Amino acid sequence: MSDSDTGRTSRLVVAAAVLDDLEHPTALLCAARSYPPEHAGQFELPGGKVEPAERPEQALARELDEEIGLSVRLGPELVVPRQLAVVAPPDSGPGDDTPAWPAMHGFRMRVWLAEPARPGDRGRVGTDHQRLEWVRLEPPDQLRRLPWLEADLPIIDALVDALGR
Ligand code: 9L3
Ligand code: MG
Repeated sequence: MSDSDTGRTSRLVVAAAVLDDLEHPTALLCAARSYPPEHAGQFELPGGKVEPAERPEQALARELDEEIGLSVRLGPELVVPRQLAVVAPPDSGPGDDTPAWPAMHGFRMRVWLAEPARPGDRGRVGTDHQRLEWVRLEPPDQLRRLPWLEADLPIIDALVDALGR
């Protein structure tokens, strides 16, 4: 049974904006999904669902290792401004100033900046993706124009803002 079948609306998904170098970033790891068919070929920041017993950061490390064979060093969490987020978190109320999570199909998502733990490591394509592309951050419009999953587009906007581009 899927989460949507059970009516749960807030399963946490974690993703990483993997940069070539956290201190002097020039490129972002963009991953084209291989499934489901209606989203095949669309880009996402790699990641996935947090298992019940996991901490989000731990789940993210596991997902990146499983999906793209990359061991990463996590940087700060990326704050996605509420006005950029697709859907506010279900547990938020008026006056709540926690950042909004970009959400899609009942998932909410948290995103961390990251860099390969081994400098120069670029990851490999596994079964979850059709291909990986390291896309230059300049010009930012080039990054925005990729066919992103709807849920990831606000994250890309927040990333471009956060990196001051
Ligand atoms: N999702 C969206 N953007 C992302 C990631 C990693 C995931 N950057 C959505 C797609 C699925 C759900 O979250 O609906 C779970 O992701 P996965 O387990 O299929 O990777
Ligand atoms: Mg995934």
